[in-house]
Amino acid sequence: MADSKHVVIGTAGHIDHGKTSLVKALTGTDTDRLPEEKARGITIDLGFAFLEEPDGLTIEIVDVPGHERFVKNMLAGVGGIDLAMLVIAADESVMPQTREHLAICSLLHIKSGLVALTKIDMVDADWLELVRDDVVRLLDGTFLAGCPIVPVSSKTGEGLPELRATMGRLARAVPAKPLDQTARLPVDRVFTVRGFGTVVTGTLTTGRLALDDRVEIYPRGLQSKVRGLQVHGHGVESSRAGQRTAVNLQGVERAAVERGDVLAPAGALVATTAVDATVELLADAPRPLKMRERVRFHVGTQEVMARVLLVGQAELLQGEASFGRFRLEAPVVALPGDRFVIRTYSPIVTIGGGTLLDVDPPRFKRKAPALRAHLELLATGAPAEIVEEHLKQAGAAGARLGDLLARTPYGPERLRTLLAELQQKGAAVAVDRDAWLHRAASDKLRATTLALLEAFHAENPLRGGISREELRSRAGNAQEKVFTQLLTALEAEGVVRSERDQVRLGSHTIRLTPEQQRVIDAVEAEFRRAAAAPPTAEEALGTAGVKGTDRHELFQLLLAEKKLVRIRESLYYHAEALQEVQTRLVAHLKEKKELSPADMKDLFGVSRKYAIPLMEYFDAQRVTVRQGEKRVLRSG
Ligand SMILES: Nc1nc2c(ncn2[C@@H]2O[C@H](COP(=O)(O)OP(=O)(O)OP(=O)(O)O)[C@@H](O)[C@H]2O)c(=O)[nH]1
Ligand SMILES: [Mg+2]
Repeated sequence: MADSKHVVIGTAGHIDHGKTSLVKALTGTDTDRLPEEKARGITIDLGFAFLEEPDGLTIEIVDVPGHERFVKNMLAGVGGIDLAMLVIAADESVMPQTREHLAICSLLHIKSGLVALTKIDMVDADWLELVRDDVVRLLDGTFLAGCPIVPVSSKTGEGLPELRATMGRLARAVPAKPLDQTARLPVDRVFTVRGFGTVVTGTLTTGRLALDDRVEIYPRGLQSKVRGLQVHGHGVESSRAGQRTAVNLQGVERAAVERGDVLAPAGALVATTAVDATVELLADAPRPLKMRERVRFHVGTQEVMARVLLVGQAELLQGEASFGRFRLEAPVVALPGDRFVIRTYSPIVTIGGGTLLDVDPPRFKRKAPALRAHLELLATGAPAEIVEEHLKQAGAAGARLGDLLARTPYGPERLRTLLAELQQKGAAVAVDRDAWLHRAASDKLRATTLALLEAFHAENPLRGGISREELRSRAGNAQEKVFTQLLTALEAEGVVRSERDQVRLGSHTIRLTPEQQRVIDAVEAEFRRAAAAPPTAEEALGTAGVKGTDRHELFQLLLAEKKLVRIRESLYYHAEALQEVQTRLVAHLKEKKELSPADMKDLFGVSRKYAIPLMEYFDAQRVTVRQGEKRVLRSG
């Protein structure tokens, strides 16, 4: 069952032209289910029926309302259809919603379809010919130009076999849909089934959905599991692109889901409140589309209010196309390549539509020509070029595979192949399996990092290096992984050295002036001479004829070179002197087994001021262990 061919045909056409009657005559199903629909004799919401052909073909039918007030519902129904069946009553001929529905189907890029000329029992042959001429004129230049026009009567049954045969013929010609893209099911109905819980239905527009799949209801972020799957009334293990699918969701409240939501694998999509797109204005739109105009934006089964920002022009004229950014007043979940429809705010009229190009558009401060070139590339570029463009935009921060997946319609396998292609030709750099960088960003990051190091050394000739974290944040705040990879590469090349959290150029050496060397030598000599009772930094620098504290760069250099050792705040020893103290201390402890503060004072001829910090230092160095006031040697 799941592997037979499924094609979705949507009705379209003016109110009362016989759409629902025709669906009933064809399938036996009355799709007007609501009491209000029955009472008023009109369709308000979407209806669903299907036909099974002997060869295994299933034609799923979405019946839409013709009333101009319910075009919104019609839009939710035709998003996923393969074929349009434009229903035109022979007695009334072409009417306003005949045109509007035809325009909507054109805007959604529905590829093909047919016209059912209904109610032929009410007109004579001459009239029927006139109506047929009207219809041919209407279709001229549209996707339905030259399509089959089948006269029928739902009342007498005349023409029904021909209509059904035509539908079958067109349906068989619909190409199979690729299954490797991310599964997406724009929800058009939600209901509860007693004993099962919440069920959502929709046309699975791409990919494949299976029992037990972990799914998410977007944009709500509700995670769930596929507990049951049905394709037009039959339980199935999996469902694939093009099939009308009912999904029983585990642990989701009926009230938590609505028409307009999208069901897809958990984590695969992102909700957005801004999209970049091509924008087309219908030739018969009532007026030009103005910059910042508020419009109704329909994509999938969603409708949100939006403002349109046109790129480089103040208004779009009837029949023209351009690029634009839509600022959406509520989050939308869609993918590039999806078609959308726009309608005016009030009065509500369908005026145009377009193709989504980017669902996570970069914040552009760019001038129109550059932005236009960027959008042109997204609109017409090959998939690899589009992925490369997104990587370029991501800059030094890089892009994660998941980001790219939610931002392109290719699906995981194809995307990996595209990235591998880019890597092969040197345009992309893999940071790891999950993170990618454009070559230009990688080169730029490398150059920036080296330039920063050079500048740092020039400004701080006496410092051994810059902190790694500071360097990373100054180098465009590169992603941690990306930066680690760069430093590792630079170290391997010998261009950069890092020690602990300090980074320097491999070529960097500290060069002192003769005067600086004299001060350094004098300070060092002073500490060496003072041995166990060292001076303060100020005093030592003073002896060398320099004013300064332990923050002095030459003093810091002695510390960095480990000539001096800090044993507590503001107390420094010459490293050799400290070693000497330790040797004598250990010798003493070996002989006497213990050492009191008084012993320490005597042994080195120093005051308490030095004795106590020294004893604590050697405790900390794990040379000695404290026992009361005394110290013993640490065993082992
Ligand atoms: N004589 C005749 N009447 C028809 C035919 N098809 C439909 N009707 C009548 O036309 C009226 C409208 O039919 P529907 O099928 O409800 O029309 P619809 O296009 O579904 O209307 P909406 O869904 O509200 O847009 C009903 O009273 C039908 O009985 C037909 O072939 N011949
Ligand atoms: Mg109807």
